[in-house]
Amino acid sequence: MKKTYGKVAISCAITGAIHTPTMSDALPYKPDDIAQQAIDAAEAGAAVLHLHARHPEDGSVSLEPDHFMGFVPTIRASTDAVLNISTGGSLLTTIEERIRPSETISPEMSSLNMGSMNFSFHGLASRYDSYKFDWEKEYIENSDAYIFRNTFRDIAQVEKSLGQAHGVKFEHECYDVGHLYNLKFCMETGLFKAPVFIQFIFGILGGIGADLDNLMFMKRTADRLFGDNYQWSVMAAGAAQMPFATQAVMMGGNVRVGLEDSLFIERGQLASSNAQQVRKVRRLIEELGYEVASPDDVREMLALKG
Ligand code: KMH
Ligand code: ZN
Repeated sequence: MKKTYGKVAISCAITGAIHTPTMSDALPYKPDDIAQQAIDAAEAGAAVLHLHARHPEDGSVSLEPDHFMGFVPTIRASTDAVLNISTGGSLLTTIEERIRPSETISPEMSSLNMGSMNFSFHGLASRYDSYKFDWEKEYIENSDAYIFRNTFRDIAQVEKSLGQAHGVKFEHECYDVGHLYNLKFCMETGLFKAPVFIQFIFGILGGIGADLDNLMFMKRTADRLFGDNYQWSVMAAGAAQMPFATQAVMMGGNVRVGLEDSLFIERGQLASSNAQQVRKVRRLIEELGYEVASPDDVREMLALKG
């Protein structure tokens, strides 16, 4: 029987692999800055820290375990937040490369992307007045560079290397309704056992759009497929971030914020830090009469290895 926790877990995705340091001075990419922003986000109320690494010289995406180890020990020493290490990597990297940081760190959680897609951030970028690009050049001439490969073999490999070998619990990233069916199929084959934790994602071009009706649809579909056997959270890209978080709270879900997903704090105003977004969503949660979950609440809710 699914327990109702009555508390809302805030995940904060600190830097991601999409935005570049040229887009915002607040986007952390040096190890000390990633660590400090993560610690500040945890202090502000984030129970889960979703982490990617960057090359410290230029902020480009890194899958080198050493770059993750430049901030993970500091975060572990200063917070008891649940660490969630991305296996999203960057487009065109192999699943083995994407898994390696989590194999090294053996975190309580890792992300697991539930289907292949044309992944592009137009949904985010189109909202930035200052960031224009040549979409024909990018998405048509260069379209192979936008394939985000997450085959069933890849998904099974992540489960084998991290779930079975390290007891890692997954944030199942579902960018569209079909990904819910992929997860259901994997559960039927015995790959994943209930309860699962699903991140409903909105507003990535290639996935389902950031229309609130789609959140209802994703939730209704997940209820039908998983019944009481799942917990869920919502992440929406760009300007949809806070409206979707608010709606998720009102529907009994959990939320994800962070500069990975949006660089803004309000229309036209860049966020000064991840913690600023966490403080804002926390205010919204508490104003709506809900309580914010602690890391230990999340450990219980998701039966993490601790
Ligand atoms: N960047 C987000 C849209 C991952 O790290 O595995 C989804 C994400 C993927 O966080
Ligand atoms: Zn991520």
